[in-house]
Amino acid sequence: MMNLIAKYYVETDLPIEVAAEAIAAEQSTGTWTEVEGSGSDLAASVVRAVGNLAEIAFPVELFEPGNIPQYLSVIAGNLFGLGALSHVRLLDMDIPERLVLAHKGPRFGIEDARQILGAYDRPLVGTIVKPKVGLNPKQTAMVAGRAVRGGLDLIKDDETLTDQSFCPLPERVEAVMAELDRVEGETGKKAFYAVNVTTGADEIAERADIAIDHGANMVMVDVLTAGFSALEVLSSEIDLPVHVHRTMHAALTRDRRHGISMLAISKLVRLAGGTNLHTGTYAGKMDRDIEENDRCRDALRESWFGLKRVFPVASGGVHPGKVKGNLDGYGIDCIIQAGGGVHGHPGGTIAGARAMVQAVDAWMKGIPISEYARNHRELEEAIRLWGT
Ligand code: CAP
Ligand code: MG
Repeated sequence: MMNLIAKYYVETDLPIEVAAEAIAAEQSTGTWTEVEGSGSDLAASVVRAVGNLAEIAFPVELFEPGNIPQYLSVIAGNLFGLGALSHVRLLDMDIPERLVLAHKGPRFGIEDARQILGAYDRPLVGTIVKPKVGLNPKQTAMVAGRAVRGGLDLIKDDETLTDQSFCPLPERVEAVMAELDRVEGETGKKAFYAVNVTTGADEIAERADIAIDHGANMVMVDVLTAGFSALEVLSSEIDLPVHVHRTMHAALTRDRRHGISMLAISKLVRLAGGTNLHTGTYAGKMDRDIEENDRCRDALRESWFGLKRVFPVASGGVHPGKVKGNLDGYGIDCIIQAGGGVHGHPGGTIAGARAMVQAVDAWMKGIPISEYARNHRELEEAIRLWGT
């Protein structure tokens, strides 16, 4: 395949073939009027245009191998502003092998993360330190330690916490990792702490190095606010797994008639080297598209020119009563995580963590949660408060 095939949903008053040609021209060699040389061999062509669907073939030579920002400028650039299109959404793209192999992809994939934790054949269970912001490093460490004592595999910073004065990153990492080491010494339980290193492209590698110097075992990045190239710097230069948060995605993905699908974002995150990616819930607080969840899940985990597999992350309004719905969708190769659904438990963080682990155990055993709760107190308290 020597083309990148991009698929778009299009609404327009033009005949769909004309609209598709307009996209192909604008994103390759054309503009609004004829100029000499438009028909070069770099010109994109319309593969299919029917109903609201336009499929465009972009010659692979249009793309600079390894340059994700440039890929996006081609397949997700000016076209969104074309006056002739009232709505247009990038649905998916088949990326040719030559471009895929220009990227290393995840340095740590699903299998590597499982090996580090010694956690196989089950979903990983995580939490987000809450409140989102405001805790100092020591308080953050206490919350993280309790979550691991309750059995969780991953604790992450929230997406808005970086290196603010109330919780400086170096001190936070040092305090959390010391506490996780203490808990591991007492319980044998290993866990990741995903420290949010989101910052400017000029500093992100240095900030990740500072996190490593203070003991970090995973970093996190807000890929849409920091950029795909920031993620790729982390995955290619930092020897740690990368948890990828997608905050701001809904500005692009939520309108099914205009923007960029989470599927397209998922493929680019795997290319850029994320280990874990938030792809939405099958049951939770955020808006969702079940078919989109399925496509993202498969794009992250299916065989793709040898790139490592990526954990889809179910998060957002999750609590023990929502575990089954999410695991029925994602299966075991996922991370299910809850913030309020752990720390808001009547018994506190340890009990909330235990309740999440118990809900996953119930799902693994195929036992209805209400039955399993009869002899699992923390789970019973959680579903009494939040339901199923
Ligand atoms: C979840 C969360 C995550 C959401 C983002 C929050 O907290 O920390 O950022 O998962 O949504 O801030 O809402 P709760 P998505 O568990 O307390 O809801 O994963 O869909 O991008
Ligand atoms: Mg959050």
